[in-house]
Amino acid sequence: VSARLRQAAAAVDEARLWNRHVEMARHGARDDGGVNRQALSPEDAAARRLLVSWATEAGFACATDPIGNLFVRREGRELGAAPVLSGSHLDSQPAGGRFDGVYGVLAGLEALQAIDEAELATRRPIEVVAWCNEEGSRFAPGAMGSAAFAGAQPLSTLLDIRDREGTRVEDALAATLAAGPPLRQRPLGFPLAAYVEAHIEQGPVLEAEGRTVGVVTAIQGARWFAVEVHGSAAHAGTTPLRSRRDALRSAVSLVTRLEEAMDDPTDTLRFTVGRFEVSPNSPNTVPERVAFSIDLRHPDPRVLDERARAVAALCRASRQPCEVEVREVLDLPPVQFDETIVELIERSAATLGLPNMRLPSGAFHDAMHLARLCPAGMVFIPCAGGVSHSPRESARSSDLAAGARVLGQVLFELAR
Ligand code: HGY
Ligand code: MN
Ligand code: MN
Repeated sequence: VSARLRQAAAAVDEARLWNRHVEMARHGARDDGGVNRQALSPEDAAARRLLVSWATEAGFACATDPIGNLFVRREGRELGAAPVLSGSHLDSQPAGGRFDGVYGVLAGLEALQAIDEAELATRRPIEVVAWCNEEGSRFAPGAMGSAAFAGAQPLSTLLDIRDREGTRVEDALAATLAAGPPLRQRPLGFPLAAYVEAHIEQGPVLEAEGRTVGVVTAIQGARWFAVEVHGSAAHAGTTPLRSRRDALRSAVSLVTRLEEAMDDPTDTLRFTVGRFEVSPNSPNTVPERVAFSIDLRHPDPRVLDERARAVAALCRASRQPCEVEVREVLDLPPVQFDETIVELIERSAATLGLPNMRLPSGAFHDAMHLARLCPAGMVFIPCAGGVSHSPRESARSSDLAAGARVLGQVLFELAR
């Protein structure tokens, strides 16, 4: 077996992997070197077409499902056997980088192609997936495609979610699928033998420690809230301050109180207000409404629950003169990955002589939903300065290839 494992790793083509990242980054390219390829946008449709063309060219079958997840499949000897699945996402943040998500899809495709070109037969089919809408920036919440696949949220609820222009997921999905080649439709969700996702770390640890491979042990929990503050529009010149119902004033004081309540001397808790929208957003009209987002994260589920309750209570107890509504949008409990998968990844990195270390993930990933369905794990590689969710995100070609080699070996081991 070890000879075949070496063949799987050796067949990974670093140049092909790097060039595919360059080509994929053209879709939604920003002039600052980043990408804006939001879920179910025309740019996302173009990225999907590109993935299907590479997969088809390599002789793999493609399929989609009712939430628009995109699957690439290589058959195994045992047709009915539950596949081993790898993958990540093609959608990006509005000002994202060219590796977040894309790396996991392209490393999965590279691993699949390497196993195929090394002519390694496997008992199980191996599939690579591009999950629909992992980022959740246009259509909240994130990890939507994997949530539907895992049954974590009903499909109908997700299809009804609207973006800020009022477009529904279902309609954007129909337009996206219509923009691509006809794909076989498969039901939502199917049995899996295992799931392994490759991703850039999006944090500084691997680079600081000089390690090439991160063996991910866990992912911290994440909670999202949508807060709306309702006041009354009024004339900025004629309305005395004491009679205003100024939504911005109330929202700013609420965010300040939230930040005070979320204080954590150990700096473990993550609290972020990333979106803050004022309407009517005019210099001489007292703001009528403010909508803002809350992203809360912590590795300990008890602490996360307690802080989440405090957020909701603070929003509801907010003092007059404005009304405040708070809605929970995402609840991803922390997950621990399966020890057998963790050891498999660690052993593969060691066999390939790649400096590696175990570490938890601060970012959430589709793997959180998959970990509830089957043994799951993740392979991290470093990114420069740990920067991500930024056009400055970057990673080294040799690291991309190293991660793909580990992934190829692990997928082969799990499928053979
Ligand atoms: O937000 C996250 O953690 C992921 O990178 N989308
Ligand atoms: Mn990601
Ligand atoms: Mn991301």
